[in-house]
Amino acid sequence: MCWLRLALWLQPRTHGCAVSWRRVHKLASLQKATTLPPRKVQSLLYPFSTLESYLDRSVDRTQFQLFHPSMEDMVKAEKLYCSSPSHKIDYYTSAERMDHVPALQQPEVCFIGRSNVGKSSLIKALFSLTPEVEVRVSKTPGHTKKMNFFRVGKAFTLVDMPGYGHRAPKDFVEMVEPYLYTRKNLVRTFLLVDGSVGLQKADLIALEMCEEIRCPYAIVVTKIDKCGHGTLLTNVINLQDVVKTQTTSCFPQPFLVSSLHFWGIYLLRCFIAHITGSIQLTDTSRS
Ligand SMILES: Nc1nc2c(ncn2[C@@H]2O[C@H](COP(=O)(O)OP(=O)(O)OP(=O)(O)O)[C@@H](O)[C@H]2O)c(=O)[nH]1
Ligand SMILES: [Mg+2]
Repeated sequence: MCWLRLALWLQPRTHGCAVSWRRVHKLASLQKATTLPPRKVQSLLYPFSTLESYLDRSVDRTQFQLFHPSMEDMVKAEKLYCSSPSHKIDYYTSAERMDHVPALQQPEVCFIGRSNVGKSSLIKALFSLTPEVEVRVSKTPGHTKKMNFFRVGKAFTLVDMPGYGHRAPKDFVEMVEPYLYTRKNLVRTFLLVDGSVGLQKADLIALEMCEEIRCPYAIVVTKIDKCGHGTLLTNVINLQDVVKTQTTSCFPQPFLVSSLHFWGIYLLRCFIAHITGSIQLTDTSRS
């Protein structure tokens, strides 16, 4: 009995949400992340801050920090990503065609981008506090073949999409485009761009499509761990130019993430919680 109590007491808990700790990544929660040295915490929470010191003084930084929530807000948001009996996070269903798409009321966000850009990995990192939710990732492009719906209690739904470009399922256009055009509860599309290679032709086509649909979208720059600061900065500045000059529905701030190292994951969790109306930001946070 004593041993059992000791074992329970030793189990790390994250803000009151019990998780199967053996499979939880060591940086999945803010609580763990904030035990690191301050500079590391800063780059985990606000990855742009690491790049900022390399930027020329003349470059306007405000666009990169429009959404800059306080730690308090990030903690508030994180609670949403912990499953509990009254707030279940689970894989709901998959759909290959619009007539298979579930009718759901809660706000929805979806993740689109080239095959292999890291869509499924990003969702996996967002759900890392609930590792029992299985999100399949693969080195082989074209892995995700259907639209996969994940429910976050009654708060919102995340949709993992098949990728476009190399080895994309041939019916991507028939599957994803109609969804983007007709989904009523879709509040934001996240367009993922690989930070280590920058904007590709296929990304520009996707960007044009998002503009045509006029549904609000935001760009997530993935795999920021894969290249040096110089390459990343060049790609991000180039992307910002395109956003500034060629878009009207795109959120001006790109979200920089590494799903492997958890850079930017806490910020994105908070942004999703905010845009789906699941949390109220404190006055110190801007968006
Ligand atoms: N270095 C690095 N690799 C990553 C990151 N995110 C994803 N990857 C790798 O990129 C590959 C593709 O990841 P997925 O998440 O399956 O990509 P996807 O966009 O869902 O691909 P499809 O389902 O084929 O459209 C895997 O080998 C991942 O481990 C990251 O942040 N950093
Ligand atoms: Mg995938």
